[in-house]
Parts: sequence; structure tokens; C-alpha cells
Amino acid sequence: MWYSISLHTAFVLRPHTFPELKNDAFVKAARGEETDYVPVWCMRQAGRYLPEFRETRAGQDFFVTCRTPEICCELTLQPLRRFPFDAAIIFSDILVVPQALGMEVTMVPGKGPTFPEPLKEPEDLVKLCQSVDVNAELGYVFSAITLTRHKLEGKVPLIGFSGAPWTLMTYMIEGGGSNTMSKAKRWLYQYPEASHKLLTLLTDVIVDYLVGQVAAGAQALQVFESHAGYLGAMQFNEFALPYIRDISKRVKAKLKASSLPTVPMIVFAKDAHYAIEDLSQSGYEVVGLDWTVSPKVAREKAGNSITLQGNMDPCALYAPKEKIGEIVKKMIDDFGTQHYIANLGHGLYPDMDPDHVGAFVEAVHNHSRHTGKN
Ligand code: 1CP
Repeated sequence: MWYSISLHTAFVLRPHTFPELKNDAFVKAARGEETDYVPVWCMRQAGRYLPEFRETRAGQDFFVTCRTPEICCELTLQPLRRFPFDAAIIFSDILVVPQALGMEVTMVPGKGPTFPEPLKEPEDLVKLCQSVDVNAELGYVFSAITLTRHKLEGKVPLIGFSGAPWTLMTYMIEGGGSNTMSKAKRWLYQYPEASHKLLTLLTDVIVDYLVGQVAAGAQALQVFESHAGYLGAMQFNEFALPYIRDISKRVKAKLKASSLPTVPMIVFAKDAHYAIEDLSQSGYEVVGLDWTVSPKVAREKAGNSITLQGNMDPCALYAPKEKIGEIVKKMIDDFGTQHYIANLGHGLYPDMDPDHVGAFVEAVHNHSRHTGKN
């Protein structure tokens, strides 16, 4: 009886049948295969810069939205109706993982994510759920992915994502955004053992969460280490890199063991220039770059076999459209058209002009088609 077994078992035993993928440029580039043009998508492409996004979100609590698959699906599809992006990213948030661990997180308009009771001392770790059932706690994300994968009708691939352990740890200790991450960094220096315990717990949940996303239909996975830049090389090597490596290794092993498709994985560690070489050997097919590293330096550090993703300064979208075209041309000339996925170096801001996002996408397609395979 298929319907009496758990959702997870159903995923494993009977994978979904989805519409055939029509535009595989992103997946091919991510796998290091040759493409006819440079695929492009934008971090935060499903976001507040779109009037239709603001309308759909209006008056609705952020995390209620995240828990409503139909709305997540709609928000994910909105940017694709406007622009010929080569990939979609599921609308959700990295902070659903701390929620799954039992923490309360609210999105305060004008302020951002807020944890009323952040972790203060190592004793607080016992309050966290020590073994998370991702199907029970995060099944709503899986449902959103499955629904969106159907509604995409194979137009472009769907990217799933998670925050990386260190970035999630910062929110859980800081209680929200922070300029210094000094509370979270205090843990690294004062309580290294408890820090590793927390990072290990997060890693375990993230691994199951990412595997669940693939079972639900995600065709690529991005791991966001957005707060990597607050760590120096030494701390990154101790508190971030080992967990980032562990995630790719364990996700791939679990996908294989469950006969699920192996999907390309992207690691985006913002401002971690010192780590580009290590990240390119950490089991991910793609290394995402922020705008503060030059394409040539990044390529030298990463080697030729890895695919790079990025890295236009998001604020370049404030420039006139012709200037955006020039910046894109230089970026593609420097990265080359192969083993490369165009993106911004971080997410879009709410005050950005959708027309300029369109100009960015168009410039990437036009210039890379024109330049040919180099
Ligand atoms: O009401 C709203 O719409 C709030 C704005 C918003 C949006 C659109 C938040 C709050 N999250 C999201 C969606 C979101 N978050 C996506 C959706 C898909 C897409 O990219 O189109 C993704 C991938 C994220 C991931 C995320 N959330 C990251 C990693 C990427 C990054 O920006 O570095 C981080 C750090 C968060 C935390 C978060 N969520 C929201 C805000 C404002 C923040 C940052 C808070 C802070 O540190 O100050």
C-alpha cells in the first residue's frame, strides 16, 4: 500500500515523475559540460524588487508564507514570467532550519529575522531538538518544491538550498542580523567544543534537509555560507570548511544510497577569498563568488575543472542599462563562456529596478552567444 507508508519512504521508493527539462544550460554548466551560452540566474530573484512579489506577500507573515506551498510556488515562478532566467530557486528562507531545531524565529517588518530567545551559553544547546525529523518539520518546503517542479513544466531547473552551519549558528546566537557577529564569534573562542557540537547538530539536519529537497524534486542545491567573511582563514578552516565538506560528501552518499539523482551542488561562501582553493576541492561542482574577487584571480585559485558562479556587484544594477551591458561583457570576457554561470555577487535589493535585472539577463545571453565557446 503506497499511501500508508511515510512520505519519506514514498519519495525513496517511488520517485516523482516530473515534466522533462527543456532548458538544461544551467545544469550542464554546473556539471562542467559545454553550453551554447552562459546560463544566468540571480540570488533573491524571488524578492521584494518585484511589485507582484510585494502584492502576493502583502499583509502575510513571512514564515506563514514559507509554510504555504502554493504561495512559495507562485513567488518562485514570478521572476520567470518576466525574465528568461535559466534556473528557478525555491522561495523559502535559510532560517527554517533553526525553526526545525525548535527555535522561535519571527520576521519583523523593517527589522528582519528575530529570535526572541537566542542561544546565550552552551547550556542552551539542550533546548534544541537533538534529532530532527525533516519530513515532519520541513515537509512544507518539500511540498513547495514538488508543486513548483510540476508547475515549472520543465521550463528551467529548480534549485533547492540551505544555509551552511556557521551562518545559521550566527543567527541562532546573535538573535538576528549583526554587523560584527561578535556574540557568535565569542562562542568560537570561548566555547570551541560547544560550537563544534552546535555545528555538528546543524550539519546533521542540513544533510537530511538537502536530501529531502532532492527527493521532492530539486535539481541542484546551493549552500549559503553568507557570513563566511566574518571569519578569518584560521577560523574558517576550523569552524566552516569541515562542515561544508561534510555536507557535500554525506548528501551525495545518501542520494546514491537512496537511488535518488545526483544533483550538482553549489557552495557560496561570501567574502571567503582565502578559501576559494579549498572550496573548489570540497565536493561541490560549483563555487559561487561575491563581487569583491576578480574573475581571473578566482579562476587561478579554483583551477579549470570547477564551474564558477557570480559575481557582478548587485549595485551595478543601479547603473544605466548600457553600462550594465558593458560590465556584463567584461565579466564574461574575464570568466569565459564555459564552466561558468552568471549571477550577482549577492542578492538583489528591494529598491532595484526590474528592468535593469532584465537588462542584466539579456546582456549575459547576448554577449555569451556572440562570444562563442571560449
Ligand atoms: O518579507 C520579505 O519578503 C522579506 C525578505 C526576504 C526574502 C524575499 C527574506 C528575509 N528572505 C527571503 C527569501 C529568501 N531568503 C530566499 C528566496 C529565494 C530567492 O533567492 O529568490 C533565499 C535563497 C533566502 C536565503 C537567505 N535568507 C540568506 C542567504 C542568502 C543571503 O542573502 O546571503 C540569508 C542570510 C537569509 C536571512 C534573511 N532572510 C530575510 C532577511 C532580510 C535575511 C537577512 C537578515 C540579516 O542578516 O540582516
